Amino acid sequence: MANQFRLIWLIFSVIIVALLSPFLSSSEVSDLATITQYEIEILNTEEHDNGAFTQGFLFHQGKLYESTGQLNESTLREVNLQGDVLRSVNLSSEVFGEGLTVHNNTLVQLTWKSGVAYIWDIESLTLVGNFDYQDEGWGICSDGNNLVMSNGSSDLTIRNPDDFSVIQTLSVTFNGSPLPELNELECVGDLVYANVWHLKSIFIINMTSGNVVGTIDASSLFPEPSPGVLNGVAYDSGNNTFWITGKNWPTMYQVIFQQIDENNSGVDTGGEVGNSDNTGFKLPSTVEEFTLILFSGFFALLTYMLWGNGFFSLTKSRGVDNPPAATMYHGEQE
Ligand SMILES: [Ca+2]
Repeated sequence: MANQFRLIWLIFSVIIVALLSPFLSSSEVSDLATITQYEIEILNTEEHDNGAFTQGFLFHQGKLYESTGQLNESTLREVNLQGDVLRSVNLSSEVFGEGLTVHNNTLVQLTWKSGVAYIWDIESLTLVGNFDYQDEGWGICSDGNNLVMSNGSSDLTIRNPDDFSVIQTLSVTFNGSPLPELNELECVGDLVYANVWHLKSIFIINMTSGNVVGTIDASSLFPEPSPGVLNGVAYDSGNNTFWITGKNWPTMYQVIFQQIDENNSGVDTGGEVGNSDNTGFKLPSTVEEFTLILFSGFFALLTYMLWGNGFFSLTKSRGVDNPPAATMYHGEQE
């Protein structure tokens, strides 16, 4: 009997280890499978001022707002959807304009190394205040509650919109590795869309985990020859489209993102991507799978034990009672 239980325990252990080993060794591989790839479908191509060294780009109430950089050339602009510059304000000659966002009817404009963010009234484009910060300023967006800022590293800082203090620092990873040089940002629901300096892709970042959950191949938008990097991503929530341009690009594009091949991601995102609720990313629930395996193993063991005992009983029953000892072995027993 003891030997039988030892055998059962040995078989059970081997089964459990065999079932769990893929999960114990490759949890990172599970993350790899959750990045969905998108390509761009162009809806409209419009002119863009090729003198604009684009550093920040956003859509608000039917217009685009743009921050441009370079010393002596930095501006804040209001642009219509045909690319005409409706209004433009020059920044001080010694600052380098960077990311731009809108929050509570103010525009917040970063500067690269001056440690100051300008606060503009969006109606009058007049300066109404500023924030100070100890960092380089690259990109910024507002999720409606807080501001999200990049500084050229793989970290995003989530900031209080009232005093610009850092609430949280989020490390952004792509396939488990830090994703540095995050640049222009766009907050869309609980996701942040970021372009990375010198890359032709836009990365979709889950703001809870910091994981990149999608990549958008934007190489088809680059002018030939390309005057500069892609550095403008603006989301129009009204029709779920994006406006994209780059530094000194002669064009800007109204686009949507289409999933390239759902077989690559293993997840059906339902096609177009924009708002956070239709990106379709779902992390594998390894806890549930682990529980399922344990239960499977338990029931397998239970079944084996019951079957084993039954077989044992049957064997014992045959040996003792079938045929009855009284008829078979009566003589020998005596
Ligand atoms: Ca933006």
